[in-house]
Amino acid sequence: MGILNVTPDSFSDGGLYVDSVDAIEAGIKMMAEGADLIDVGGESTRPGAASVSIQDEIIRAIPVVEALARRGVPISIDTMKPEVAAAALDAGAFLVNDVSGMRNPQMVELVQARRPFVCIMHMQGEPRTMQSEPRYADLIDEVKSFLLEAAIRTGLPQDQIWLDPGFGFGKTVYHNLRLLKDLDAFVATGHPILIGVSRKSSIGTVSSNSDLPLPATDRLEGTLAAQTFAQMKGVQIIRAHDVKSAARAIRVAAAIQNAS
Ligand code: HH2
Repeated sequence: MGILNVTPDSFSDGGLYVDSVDAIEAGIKMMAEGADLIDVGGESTRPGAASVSIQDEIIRAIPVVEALARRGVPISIDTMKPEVAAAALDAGAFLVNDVSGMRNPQMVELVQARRPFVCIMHMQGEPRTMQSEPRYADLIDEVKSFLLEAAIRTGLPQDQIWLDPGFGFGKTVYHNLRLLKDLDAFVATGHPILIGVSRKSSIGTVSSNSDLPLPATDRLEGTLAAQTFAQMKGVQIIRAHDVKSAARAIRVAAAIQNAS
């Protein structure tokens, strides 16, 4: 899944694709580099991000969704807003990627009525405050129960509901690492599992050889290590900024797994 943030303020690619023409070109390039689908987002969810109005998010994201869908590119819309999700489905998106995990009853009603594919992600709290002291009594159990309860509310068939433990969303570095290590627990649910580790700050922290985390521009190797690990654990969808590199790493991991 190639990431296409049509935002001025995303943590690693903010401002690159505010112009729809540049964004459309970037989406087409990611498909040529090996992506199977493109995740279009019009609102940053990085820690501390300010929220965007429905109108602004629609103006940013929908022309890009429409243009890419018209060219046959499978499109996912990365939004927490039912109004934006509805507009994206009208414009040809096939999947709603909701990082708030279907907490909004109107989003649940929308997917019940329109029956698209969905990705349900776990987040503790909300983007503005989620990184202030995240706490869990039982991390894996809490994240998994949240996702499965939300999945049931949609009423969609299992293979149409992708689950995502939400790497970096209301989690410490330790929480993020434990979720990756225990991905089997999520794969065992039978749902397709998506993971979004690309360029995230925990990757910068763990891959650094000093006390300072590496900047987002220097997190490719760490990202590929985590993506490859996730792939070997049975994760089916890898959300990536660096599609060419991710696709190559995934191909190698898959070839090793399939060698008989
Ligand atoms: N991460 C981000 C956004 N959307 N969706 C899913 N399903 N899983 C994720 O891990 C995920 C996501 C955050 O990364 P990015 O889109 O690069 O940045 P920003 O939110 O600043 O636009």
